[in-house]
Amino acid sequence: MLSDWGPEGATGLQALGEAADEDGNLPFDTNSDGVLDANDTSFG
Ligand SMILES: [Ca+2]
Repeated sequence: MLSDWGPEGATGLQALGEAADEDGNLPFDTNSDGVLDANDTSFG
């Protein structure tokens, strides 16, 4: 469904960077320092 990937999809991907789970943890903050950056393996 490539047609599903428009501006809304891009916004959703950006939102992942700020998304926190019900415990307030950032699921992509792999080193748990509260910031998503290159130090996190998923973004390195
Ligand atoms: Ca981090």
